[in-house]
Amino acid sequence: MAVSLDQISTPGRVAEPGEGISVDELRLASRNHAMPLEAMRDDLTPPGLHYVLTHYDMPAVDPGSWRLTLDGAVERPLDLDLAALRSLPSRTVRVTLECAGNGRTGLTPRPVSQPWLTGAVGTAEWTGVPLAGLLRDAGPSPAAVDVVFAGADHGFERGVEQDYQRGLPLAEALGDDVLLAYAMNGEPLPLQHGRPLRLVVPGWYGMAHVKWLRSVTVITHEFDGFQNAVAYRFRQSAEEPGEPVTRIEPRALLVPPGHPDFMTRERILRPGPVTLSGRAWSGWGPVVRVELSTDDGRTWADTELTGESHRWAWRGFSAPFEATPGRHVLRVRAHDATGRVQRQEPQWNRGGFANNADEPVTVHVLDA
Ligand SMILES: Nc1nc2c(c(=O)[nH]1)N[C@H]1C(S)=C(S)[C@@H](COP(=O)(O)O)O[C@H]1N2
Ligand SMILES: [Mo]
Repeated sequence: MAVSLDQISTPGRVAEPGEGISVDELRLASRNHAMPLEAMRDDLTPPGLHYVLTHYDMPAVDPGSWRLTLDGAVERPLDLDLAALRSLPSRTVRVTLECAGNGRTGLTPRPVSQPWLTGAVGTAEWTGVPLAGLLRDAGPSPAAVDVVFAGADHGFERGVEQDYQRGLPLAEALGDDVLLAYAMNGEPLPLQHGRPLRLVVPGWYGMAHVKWLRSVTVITHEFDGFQNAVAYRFRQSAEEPGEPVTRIEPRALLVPPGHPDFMTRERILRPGPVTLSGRAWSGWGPVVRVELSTDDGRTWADTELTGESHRWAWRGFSAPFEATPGRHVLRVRAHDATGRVQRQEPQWNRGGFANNADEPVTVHVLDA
């Protein structure tokens, strides 16, 4: 019997009221893992603790025969192997990467997809060749609009067969810190993060950072491929075109204080003074302020920003907390230099994107 694609394609949908996480969602969640929040103690997230998201399978790659092409609406197309890329001037940029679906399970109704809580984030130092120089060498046509990045991975999504591809406006692609990266934290890229080459677009949600990058194509119209035109758009209903998902909304997260209960992961502390700490980031501008509430959002006080400020990476913050016996609900809230403030309540959209609502952390302080 012939099999047609629409028989095996699953449309995007939202969960029914009370519908639990399905085995399909669990399968995705166990392939695509989050960063354990205690990893935010460190400035950089090692691969292995950094979150991972891959739509299809990781492709088989041979760095020795890998080639990158840069063509389309350019005067001088380029075709480079890894050695040629490595011989070009490089740049290292510290970047906080966050999946656009981070926070998805905090939405009601729940969009059925990779069921992230809040850990789909990580910070690494990416080393590679600035894309702008290569684009200028190739000479984009004056009519150029978008640059399309294609990965070597292949799959089917809602009935559409595709290589993972994303378009980026040319002006964004020419940004100084946009990299064709071959190293992560000083080591060659691990397979799960795009070995041997990936795009890094600092400040943008994860979907823009195409892994296993094989081709860069300059086009003279807006890219209408699946990941730009169908997925990654803010929509209230399935019918509307929606706005594209772009930069990372501000978010702060606490390093979980005290010790966890195994099953609920609620936090248990002994009474006395504690230093709370965490990380905050925004893809729109540097974080300028992080507030803490220890009474479930009724009152707020500023925390102290710690460490250095890096343009595209999370910023540390800390605040003293006098742990008194009883149950307390902690919340944190980030502000960036553009005036954007982290939301307290989720803003729903069908894809479950950019839900930066703050995540209450319940702590139980023992009597002694
Ligand atoms: N080729 C390719 N690139 C990809 C993806 C993918 O499935 N295939 N997933 C994207 C998404 S949605 C995210 S959030 C980031 C995750 O990057 P990481 O796995 O290195 O953390 O990769 C992006 N780049
Ligand atoms: Mo993502």
